[in-house]
Amino acid sequence: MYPDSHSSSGATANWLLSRIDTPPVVGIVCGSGLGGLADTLKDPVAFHYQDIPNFPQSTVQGHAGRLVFGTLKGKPCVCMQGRFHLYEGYPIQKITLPMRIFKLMGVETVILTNAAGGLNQDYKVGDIMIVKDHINMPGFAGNNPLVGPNDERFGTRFPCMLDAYDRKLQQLAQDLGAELGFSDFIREGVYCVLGGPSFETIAECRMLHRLGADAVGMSTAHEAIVARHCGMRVFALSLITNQAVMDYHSEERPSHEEVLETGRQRAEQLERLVSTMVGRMEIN
Ligand code: 6GU
Repeated sequence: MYPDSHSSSGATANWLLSRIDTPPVVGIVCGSGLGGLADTLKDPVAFHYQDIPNFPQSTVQGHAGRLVFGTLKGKPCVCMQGRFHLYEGYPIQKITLPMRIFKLMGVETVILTNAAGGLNQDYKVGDIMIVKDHINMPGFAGNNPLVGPNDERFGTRFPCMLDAYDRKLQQLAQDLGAELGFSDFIREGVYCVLGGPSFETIAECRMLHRLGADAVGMSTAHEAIVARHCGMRVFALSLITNQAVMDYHSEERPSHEEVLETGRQRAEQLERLVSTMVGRMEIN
């Protein structure tokens, strides 16, 4: 019943390591419309997902489907240009397989980015939200990436999620955001993941808002869970690409095109924030 998708991570990590010079210490996942960061890596070595053994394929427009190795501000990094989502139909263990591959290659810090709808009424389109916590809705229904036999080599059966998002990295993002002049559009809040692919109804948005979510999307939380399970530090940013509709009189409608367009407009600043953070973060 449980696919052993996670157990193939070792072979894939070795396949990749034998093809690059320096193992990465930072792993970055580029969300919808945010793949430009991967193009800024120095001395890049890129692999299409279809050429990597055991890797799923990206099926979403705006996700290039490449794994790019290179240095960012002098630090060896790996970037996923495009990620995998529940709604693509992959088992959740397969969606998060790249996190275990990151770990086995030597990654210590994971930076997750995503496009999200704003539920917090103070948020504006184009805001960048530092994720301080998440609500894993699919997990409530048993769809957690750690369901199935636990591989003790990665981590414990019942991992703690109270410090899922590294507090020091959140503070670093605030400080560097201020230095870069981004304070007006930097927020911090709770990210809620849903299965998608349909966007939320008005009643669902109202419910999520009342439950304490500031932004809603279709990714990130399951990657954070698998990354924390195996002891990597996690930092996440949501780009608010549209306002979730909470009012029956509103004529606004979320669309994937709007998500990608906002991504294009703010992408450059988000990329600067991430690369400045990578440059300044302490690496063991
Ligand atoms: Cl409004 N909802 C969800 N689930 N994902 C999104 C979004 C909204 N906007 C961008 N991604």
